[in-house]
Amino acid sequence: MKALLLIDLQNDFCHLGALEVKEANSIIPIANDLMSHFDEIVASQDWHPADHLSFAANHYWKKPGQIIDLNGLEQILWPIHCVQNSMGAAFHDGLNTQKITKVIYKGTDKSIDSYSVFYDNGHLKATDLHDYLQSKNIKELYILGLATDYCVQFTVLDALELNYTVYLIQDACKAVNLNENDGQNAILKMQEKGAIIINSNELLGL
Ligand code: VGL
Ligand code: ZN
Repeated sequence: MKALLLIDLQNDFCHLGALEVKEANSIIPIANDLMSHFDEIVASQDWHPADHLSFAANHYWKKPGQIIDLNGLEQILWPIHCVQNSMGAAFHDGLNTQKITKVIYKGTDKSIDSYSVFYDNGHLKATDLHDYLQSKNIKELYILGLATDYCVQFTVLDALELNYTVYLIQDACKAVNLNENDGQNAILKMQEKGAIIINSNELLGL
């Protein structure tokens, strides 16, 4: 069985959002079109408490983009984004949420960030995702969303370690690109680890 995994298609990562990812909005119509080809559609939401320690504003004298040590893990500091129940944390308005069969929240513990939809960044705790996919006998994941160089990349690498067959829908992922080539490098790394890189039009022809 296969599932479509929609990563963090939330207002704060889209146009005029707090952590805007360039061209993010172009993913929304592609996601809507793809949904009709899948029975299982899992969507993640970055879902932080207001005191989350990945926010630069929750540290003295720190700015977004700076790197700190957070309980032994390297942490990039971000602008305040995706605060639980805020407009910024909501799915983009244009996303057809009716077909979503399961929502996974991540980044809910203030003391540790969670880029992957499977585990936090320390691999200390798992979300419900793996259990849910196993309960539905899903072995193939088609992944798209935001952002290529963070949540998409970490999710894909964990999925490969968990022995899923992973298809990365390249044109439906956009990168933060703190460094110019971060998105491209992330795609190369995912491919090297076994992800199959495809474009949405290969699926829409199904
Ligand atoms: C993300 C940075 C901080 C993402 C989430 O969804 O890629 N990036 N929080
Ligand atoms: Zn976040």
